[in-house]
Amino acid sequence: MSKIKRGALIVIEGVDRSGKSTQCKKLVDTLLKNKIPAVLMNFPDRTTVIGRLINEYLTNKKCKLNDQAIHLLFSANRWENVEKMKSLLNNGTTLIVDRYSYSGIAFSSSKKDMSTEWCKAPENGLIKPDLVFLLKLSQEEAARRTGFGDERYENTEMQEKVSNIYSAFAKEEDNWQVIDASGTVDEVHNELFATIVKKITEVSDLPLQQLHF
Ligand code: DGP
Ligand code: NA
Ligand code: NA
Repeated sequence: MSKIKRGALIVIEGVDRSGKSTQCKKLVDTLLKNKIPAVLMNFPDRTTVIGRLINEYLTNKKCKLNDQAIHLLFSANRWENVEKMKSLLNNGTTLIVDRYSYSGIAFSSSKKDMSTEWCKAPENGLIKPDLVFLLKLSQEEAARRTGFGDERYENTEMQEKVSNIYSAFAKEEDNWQVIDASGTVDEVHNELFATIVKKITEVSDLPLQQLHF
């Protein structure tokens, strides 16, 4: 009897307005149309008790959680989803995940007095993505896609710091791939989809790995 093939853990990272969420939804649609089991997840997962605290922090600037506490809540929000993720992956479902530990590290370590090492620690042991796409916009295209929302972190200074940390990850980490997100939705989608299909085949017989920063 052949063993069930596992799904792939695919993460999409990028600054606000890079088209992450649109691409994630479209990828799941196309995977399903091609009879490849797939589920969309996004972090923060605002539906849980911890997620509701995070939502309060992001949407209410008067919410006074300190930088360490909110960092650990974002991480806990990933940890509380580990069993569900493992079970889906091991049953052959590919997960398309909008933001993951790298957002956690990039946003928190952009803050004063938050070291990268400290920020990385609670992410160790989570499931390691098989592939992380960084959706990268040119400076001009980023400027053209104007208009931030009014959540905490939605400002140019924070987004630039985060963008630089993402670029460092793309150089250092073995599972990152940079994608030019300046093209049309369909152009970006087609590139992502082709790469994901290959990756699903590649990892189907391999065990899940853990993050080790
Ligand atoms: P989103 O729902 O994807 O728009 O994310 C909400 C905001 O939270 C966005 O500005 C990015 C930020 N964010 C996402 N994950 C983390 C995390 O783990 N830690 C911190 N500090 N910020 C995060
Ligand atoms: Na956002
Ligand atoms: Na810092």
